[in-house]
Amino acid sequence: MFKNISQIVAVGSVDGVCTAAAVLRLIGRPAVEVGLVFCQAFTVDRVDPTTWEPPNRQVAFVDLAVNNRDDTMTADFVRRILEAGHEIVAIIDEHSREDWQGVLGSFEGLIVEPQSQKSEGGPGSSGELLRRALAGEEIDSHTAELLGAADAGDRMDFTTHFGGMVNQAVKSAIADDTRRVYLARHIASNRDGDEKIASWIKEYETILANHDKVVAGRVDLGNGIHRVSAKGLAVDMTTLMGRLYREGARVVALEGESYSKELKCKVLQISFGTNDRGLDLLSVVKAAVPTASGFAQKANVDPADEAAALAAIRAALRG
Ligand SMILES: [Mn+2]
Repeated sequence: MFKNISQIVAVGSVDGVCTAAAVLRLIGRPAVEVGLVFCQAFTVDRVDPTTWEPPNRQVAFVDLAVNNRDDTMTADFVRRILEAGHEIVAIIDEHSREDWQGVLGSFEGLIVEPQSQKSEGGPGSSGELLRRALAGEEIDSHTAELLGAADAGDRMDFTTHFGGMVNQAVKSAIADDTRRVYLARHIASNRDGDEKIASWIKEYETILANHDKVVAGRVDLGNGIHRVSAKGLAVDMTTLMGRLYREGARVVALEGESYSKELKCKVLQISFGTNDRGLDLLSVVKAAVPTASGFAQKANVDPADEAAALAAIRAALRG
């Protein structure tokens, strides 16, 4: 069923990496003979199918949704794949069957069709979608474990063997898709990581130790505002902020470095963050500091403007 697939286009989540690895395993040929590229639904315009050699590839999408902000980007990607002489044979994606229907018109000829996780009983992940598509076929325990890890990943459960490995190995270079390619190819045929993967995981452990340092220096400014400094420390912002919110912060004021395109160097910056969806931090801060940037849940200001931004946030929280 899968043995003719020769190109995978996958999204770089734990679901995407583990499901792509399962597909590589099901293809059953040496993984290096199968093209594998990672992207996101809104970056498919950067993938160039004319570079896939040899041509006439049979393409599987994994965890790739239609770009819901601009479905013409996805339609254009499909057109470019077909014009380059390839064929789309599987869409292993749980995001929205209807969106794919809109782009493709028909699912005729697909060995796996997209589904919708929101529909009654729909699969919650690409891993689960593929598991169901394989019902009745014999799959080995390694493949089943990859699909289970993929599914757990979409429930934010990274405690599985493969899910934990992938999650930790990408964290210290989150934008580096070459790691995802390496990981997917590796876990397609190996249960344990190798030295390279271990070194990536070690980098992440350093980051987690940095989080402990940051949290240890936390200052409670009152009104639910906690101030921390990550100056000079590599951190994983999503995980660090999640921890600070869990530990009681309503707003986090984080001193850290960000790269300035104008100055071509790192500059100190104060970032205010909140997980309170009802609080539009950026408009609150902008009223006091017009140069603030960011979005509703995150506002960045120059260190010189920290006090003014803080006063505005404090007033808003007192409501
Ligand atoms: Mn998914």
